[in-house]
Amino acid sequence: GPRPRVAVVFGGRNSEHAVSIMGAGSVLEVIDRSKYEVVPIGIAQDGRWVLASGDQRYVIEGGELPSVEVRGTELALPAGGGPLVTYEAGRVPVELGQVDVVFPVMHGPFAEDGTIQGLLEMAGVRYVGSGVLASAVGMDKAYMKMVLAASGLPVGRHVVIRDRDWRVDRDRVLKEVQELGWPVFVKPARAGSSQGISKAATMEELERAIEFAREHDPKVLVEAAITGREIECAVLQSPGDGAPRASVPGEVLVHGDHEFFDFEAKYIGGGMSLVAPADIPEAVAEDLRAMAVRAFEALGCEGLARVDFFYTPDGRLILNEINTMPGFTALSVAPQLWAATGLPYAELVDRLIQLALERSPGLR
Ligand code: G1L
Repeated sequence: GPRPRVAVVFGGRNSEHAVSIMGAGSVLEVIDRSKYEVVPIGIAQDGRWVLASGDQRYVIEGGELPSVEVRGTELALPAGGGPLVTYEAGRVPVELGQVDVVFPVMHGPFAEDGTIQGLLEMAGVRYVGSGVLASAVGMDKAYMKMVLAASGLPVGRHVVIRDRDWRVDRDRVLKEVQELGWPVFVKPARAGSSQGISKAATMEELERAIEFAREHDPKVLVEAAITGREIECAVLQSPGDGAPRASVPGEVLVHGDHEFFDFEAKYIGGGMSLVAPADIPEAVAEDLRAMAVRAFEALGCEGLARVDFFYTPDGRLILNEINTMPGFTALSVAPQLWAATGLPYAELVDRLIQLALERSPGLR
C-alpha cells in the first residue's frame, strides 16, 4: 500500500527555535523513506507555517504566497531543495488533514505545552508523543510536581509563587521560601530549557532571582537545593499493548564551571556527558525505573518522556522532573539511554511513529 505520510513539524514561535531545528534535522535524517513519505514543515519565528520540502501539493490555496527567510534554514534538510512556501501568520494549515501522522519537534510555548497537540486533536490528525493534558502538565513545573506528589512520588520541597502572590503578598512569600533553607533554585514555572533559572543564597539574591525568573514567566518555582547525583531515565511505550517501559538509567555529568545543569551545559557542546548505564546499585536502578514508569503514567504521557532524578548521598531518590519533549537529537540523553538499552535512534524514531499511527485520535 502507499507509505504513511509523516509531517515533521519543527521550529516555533520562541527562543529555542534552533534547538528544535537540530532535533528535526536528526529525525529527518533517520526516518526510513522507503517506509514513510516525509513532509518537513517549519514554523517560522513570526508564526508562519513553512513547507520546507518544496512540494506544493500540500499547500492550501492562498493567493500570492511570499517566500520568507527562515532563521536556521542553514541546516540542510534532507528533503529540501525546493522553494520555501509560506502561509500568512495565524493561518491554520488545513493541509495537515492530508498527512497520516505529525511528528512535532518543537520547544516551549505553543509547542510542548499542549497547544500544537490541541490543534492536531481538533484537526483529527494523529501525532507522535504526549497529548494535550500531559504536555500542558509537563510544561508547568508547579502542576507537574503536584501531580507527581499526588501519585506518591518523591518530589523535592518547593514553593510556587504566582504573579499575584508576588505583587500583593511578597513578605509572606519570602518567609515561606526561607523555610526551604539556603541555597534555593529559582525557576520560571513554564519556560523551556533552563532559561531564567538562577541560584539564591541570601534574601537579596532571592528577590533578584525571582524578578529574573519573572522575566520569563509570571509564575515562579523555588526549589530547595538537593545534593545528589543526576540520574535520568527515558520511558517509552511498547509496541502492541502500549505498556510504558523504562530505559537503563544514565548519569549526567556536568563538566567545567557550570554551577548547575544550565542552558549552556545542555546545548553548547562539551558541557555534559552521559554514563549509561549509570554506576548505581542494581536495587536503586530498579526502584528508579519503576518510579519513572509511575511518573509517565501519573501524567498520562504517551510515546516518550525523560524522567530526571537526584540520587542523594544517603541513598534516597528524588524525582526532579519529567519532560514530555526531551532533547531529541541522536546524541541527546533520551535517545542515548534507549540506545544503551538496545534500541538505536532510527528504531526509536520508527517506534514513535508506529505508536502514533496505531493510536486512535480523540479520547484514549
Ligand atoms: F517523540 C516525541 F515524544 F514526540 C518527542 C517529540 C519531540 C520527543 C522529543 C521531542 N523533542 C523536541 O521536540 C525538542 C524541541 C526538544 C527538539 Cl529535539
